[in-house]
Amino acid sequence: MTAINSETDPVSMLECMMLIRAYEEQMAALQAAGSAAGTCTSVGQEASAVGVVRALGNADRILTNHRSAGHLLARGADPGRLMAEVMGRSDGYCKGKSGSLHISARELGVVLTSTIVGGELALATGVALSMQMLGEDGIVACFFGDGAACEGIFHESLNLASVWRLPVLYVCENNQWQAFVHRKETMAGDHVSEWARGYGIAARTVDGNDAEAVRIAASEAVATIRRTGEPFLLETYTYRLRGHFEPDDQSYVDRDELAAWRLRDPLATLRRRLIANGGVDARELDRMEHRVKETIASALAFAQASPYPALSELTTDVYA
Ligand SMILES: Cc1ncc(C[n+]2csc(CCOP(=O)(O)OP(=O)(O)O)c2C)c(N)n1
Ligand SMILES: [Mg+2]
Repeated sequence: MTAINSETDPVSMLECMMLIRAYEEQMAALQAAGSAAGTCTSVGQEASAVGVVRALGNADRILTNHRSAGHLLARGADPGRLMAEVMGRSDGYCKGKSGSLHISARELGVVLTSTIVGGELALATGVALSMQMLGEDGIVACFFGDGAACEGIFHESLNLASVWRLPVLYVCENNQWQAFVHRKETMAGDHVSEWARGYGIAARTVDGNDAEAVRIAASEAVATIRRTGEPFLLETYTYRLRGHFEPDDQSYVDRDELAAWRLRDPLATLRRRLIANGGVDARELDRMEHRVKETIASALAFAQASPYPALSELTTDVYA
């Protein structure tokens, strides 16, 4: 049984960010070699995932989108079972039936991954309504992109969540890209958080590349939701450092913009701060990174050894 991870000390958060980075790079390498299905990696967005997810409690639910591996790993997902899922193997979280785009993990409170851009917004709002009607504890965290925020469903969902006073933490990961289109070509203004205020929803933008700043902002947002029972929108302003999916040569990306954001890499930022504050030795962090890479190597061996589902599984756990 996978345990929910709620560690919030910065070293533990950095270790998880290293795990996410190593996982995503491993999946990209497998994809490039033609031995795994294409995935949308969250490289560059690790601080947003870890900072928000670690601010949640055990009873809280998560709905996420196509860029979900960071959210799952931050919550405590087993990297071997996650890889097995993406590779269509029977030991995956959904017995290999969901791949990376529809994954759910009941034991982690991850209700659904929506590959329909914006679908998670309506579904998370519905999950919060059901929790409210059933009198269940907990709030719902909903991860979506700046592209989803430009769809009508964002506005419909926020409007109803405000009117019905639903306990949802809407987390917009504003990574500047909407597939192969830059955000500036489709979005009025720079900040999705400004739109929430029109629906009477409290909102805030935080530096999405600073894990500690995200964790503090998310904890405050979660506390506000628990106190008021009302929704909150947190925008993590960040950058997608790899392509939309794998492989993607990023030939359409402005080189200077990419280089500027690379200098603000969330892992390097937290690592530098931990060393400068004197609490952690650089060699210890190197050893941590080495251990994380070993974890990913064993996860891959586990996933590759896992069998494909039996033919009889074709009609189980699905609606017919
Ligand atoms: C309704 C719908 N329209 C289009 C797509 C194709 N598509 C998949 S991801 C994506 C970009 C989404 O951008 P954003 O919401 O900013 O998320 P990001 O990929 O940047 O994390 C698009 C257009 C889709 N899956 N669903
Ligand atoms: Mg985006």
